[in-house]
Amino acid sequence: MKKIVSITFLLSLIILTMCSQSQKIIYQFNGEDTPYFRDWLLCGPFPNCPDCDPMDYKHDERCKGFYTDYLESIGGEQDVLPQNTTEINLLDLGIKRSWFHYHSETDKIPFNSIFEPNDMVVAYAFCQVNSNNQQKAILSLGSNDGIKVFLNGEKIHENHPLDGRWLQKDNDYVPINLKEGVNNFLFKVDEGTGDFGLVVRLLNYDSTKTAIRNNLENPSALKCRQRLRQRRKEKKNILNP
Ligand SMILES: [Ca+2]
Repeated sequence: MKKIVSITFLLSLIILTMCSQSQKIIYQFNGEDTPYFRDWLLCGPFPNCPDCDPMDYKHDERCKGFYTDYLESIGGEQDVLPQNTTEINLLDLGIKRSWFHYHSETDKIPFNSIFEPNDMVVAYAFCQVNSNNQQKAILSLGSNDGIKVFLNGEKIHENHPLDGRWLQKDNDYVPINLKEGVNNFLFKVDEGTGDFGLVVRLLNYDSTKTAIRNNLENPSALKCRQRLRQRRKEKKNILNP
């Protein structure tokens, strides 16, 4: 099993490398859990709520940027197919941005150190996944703060916590259907203040579903995980989410 996973991982890296050279970010999914995605096409920042008071900020309808499609000029959030250097020119706002390739040294993509300004803004991340079959998968992600996800022209996920949230791996499990061949993923992350970022990977559908069910049906294991999470949170409670 380890050998198969290693070969899959190696194949993913080879395909990613080849595509990076042609300015595309394409991951391979053959049904096995993938590593966290560290290569992305990114674009931003765009205004989220420039007039909001950072000291009294809630992620609600005031997050105009979260509900504004800044990609209309290049196909819109649902259908965009950006390339490295694709430009967005928002004349009415006096904002010009270009998509660019970013390789992260960490699993969590540190938007906070990539984008400037990095408070009260939104930013986009795009990648493609080549699936060897039409198949189900679990999109596993974390974001700080809110998130919208579009897959092959459809919005498949939105989570906009009123008080923001920590950037944690595997916060949201989203069941998805991948088509055979290339699948297009667009992620939109909104930010109030403090930390800002995204973390993404794909998981095997059946084994993840079984693991979730085991957690639900085994309260003692669930309590143990909750205690562990609480201890981690107490350790980290210095930063603003
Ligand atoms: Ca934040």
